[in-house]
Amino acid sequence: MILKQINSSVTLLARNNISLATQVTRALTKTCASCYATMPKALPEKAYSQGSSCPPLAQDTLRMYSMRFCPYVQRTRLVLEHKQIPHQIVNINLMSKPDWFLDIAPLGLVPTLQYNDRIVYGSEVCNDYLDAIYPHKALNPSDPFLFAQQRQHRDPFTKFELTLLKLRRGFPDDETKKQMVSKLLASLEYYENVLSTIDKPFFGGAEVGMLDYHLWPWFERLPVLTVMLGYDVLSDVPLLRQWEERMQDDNAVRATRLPTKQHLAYLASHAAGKPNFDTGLDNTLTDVQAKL
Ligand SMILES: N[C@@H](CCC(=O)N[C@@H](CS)C(=O)NCC(=O)O)C(=O)O
Repeated sequence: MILKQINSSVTLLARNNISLATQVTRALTKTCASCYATMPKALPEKAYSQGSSCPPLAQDTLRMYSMRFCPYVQRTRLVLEHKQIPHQIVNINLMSKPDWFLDIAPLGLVPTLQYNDRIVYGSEVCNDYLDAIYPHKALNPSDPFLFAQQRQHRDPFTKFELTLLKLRRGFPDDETKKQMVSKLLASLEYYENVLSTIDKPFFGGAEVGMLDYHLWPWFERLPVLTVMLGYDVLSDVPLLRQWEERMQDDNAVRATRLPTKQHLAYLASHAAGKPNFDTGLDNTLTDVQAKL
């Protein structure tokens, strides 16, 4: 069985003209993943802070350093869930990062992936890396031109992300709300046009692809936006609205979803200057909600 998997991976990669060493490494990595009898031991969900000890990492265990409310982390969680890649999550208190995390993660950012002595960080790099070494249920197109095209569509979304991140400062005043809505709509128009041009249910085509997962975490947070801006930005982009509804049924989306009230409570703690990375894990959710 294992030999069959190595053979099929090597044949697939040989077709893509990749060096023999890389082919073997990738084939072995994929095979290691399928060797796991069970998922690695789950760790406590609470965020690890300064002064904590790093939970021991077993050999050949894929670990992701994470923060439960980080949309970039969610991008990578979507890929891990989509491909059912066994992994372990270690949540980090980003306001009080443990020294051992800073030793592992070169920029001190999440998501960071660790597999034995291999470290990879940044949502896009992590996701493209995972898609390459776990080729089943591929998310990126194998055609280099289509891949380049899909990657180009990632960039314009940065403006949307940056505008949304401003909400971490709390409820905006009316003038700021107006400016935010017009910036957000300009970004969404871009993706409305892409959907109308490709005329397919997903950005990936007939099935969900990497661009769909790249965008999704911000769409999960749109109900928060609607509450804070008093405006439903999807009302102006009907194709995106339909796409958003289809995405709700995706298994990886369901597996990584957090309730809107938790997103709101986390944002409220952020705006109050004390981000609570454990929001929803203990009674802090009700405490913060009371202040909303
Ligand atoms: N461009 C990075 C951004 C990752 C990022 O900004 N993560 C935030 C959490 S949402 C972080 O780690 N912040 C810690 C810090 O800035 O010190 C990606 O795509 O992964």
